[in-house]
Amino acid sequence: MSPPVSLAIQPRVADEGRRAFADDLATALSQRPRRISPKWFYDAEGSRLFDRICGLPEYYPTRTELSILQGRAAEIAQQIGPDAEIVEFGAGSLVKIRLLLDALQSPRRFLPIDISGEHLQGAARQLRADYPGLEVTPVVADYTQPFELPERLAGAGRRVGFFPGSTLGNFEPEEALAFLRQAARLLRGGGLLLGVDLVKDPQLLHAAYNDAQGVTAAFNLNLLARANAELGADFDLQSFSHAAFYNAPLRRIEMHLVSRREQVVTLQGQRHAFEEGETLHTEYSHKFTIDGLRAMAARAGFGIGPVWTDPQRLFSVHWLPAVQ
Ligand code: AVJ
Repeated sequence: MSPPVSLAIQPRVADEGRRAFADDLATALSQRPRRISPKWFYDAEGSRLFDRICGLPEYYPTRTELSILQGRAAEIAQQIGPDAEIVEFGAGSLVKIRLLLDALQSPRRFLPIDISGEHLQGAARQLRADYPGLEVTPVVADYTQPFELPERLAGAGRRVGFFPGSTLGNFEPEEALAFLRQAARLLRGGGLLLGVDLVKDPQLLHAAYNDAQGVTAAFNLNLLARANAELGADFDLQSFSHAAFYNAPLRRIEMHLVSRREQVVTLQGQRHAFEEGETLHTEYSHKFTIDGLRAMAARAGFGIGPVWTDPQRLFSVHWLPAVQ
């Protein structure tokens, strides 16, 4: 068999990314409880499945946040001010950033930060074409780790972070605080526009992560398919099932992959045994109260600005000034 030529021309970051995934998964499978970071969900297929989740009838966060951003764009733009540099954590939905850019007065530069260089280049190309006055500077970095940003542009206005989608909820509370502390430092003199999901009726939460079409299940299981494809693991996808439940005392959805039988999985020469019912924990999705979020932001060094919600108070968008 001839060697896969494509490997030789893979960018170095892709190789590094694969090695990091392999290391993380090996660690995850050796720990008790087994736990892997949800950042590994987002390969091409995972990103496609997540986009489908965002359009599901049960998954209210995306459309609710969009309606808040749309309805309050002028007020948000007023807080941000002219000539801003926008730093987006996770090169996410171009729909959301466009809503913001369209409302802002002469935005100067957009710095999308993402772990996946590929995703970033695509996003950058599309935005450059549509916003000729905007400098687009992709930053390949893992924003869950310490990193630095390029120098500010001369004459630019505020440096403003954009972290929508309640991605903050993926972090453990201590990690969320550490992320916010780093954001407050990087954005000093500007602020953070932060979208977070709110505590609500557990039945609504349960439905949002257990959709009738099974898209969330496919999204969760895709992590194993990705491990098979990228790392040569031998997960039997039929032998794991999706589980998502609301942990009310800790105010979070927990997602797991549950072993449906006793089995052994091999990853890069290592054998990992699962009993029936044992799980690999794949995601937390913390839910917040407005006061709780503000208290955490204050501990991280942010001031308190306006908060915008929908009439049903499902979701919240916060303006957090990063005090000088
Ligand atoms: C992108 C992390 C905000 O937690 O709701 C959706 C991911 N997981 N359905 C969330 C997700 C399952 C989503 N975040």
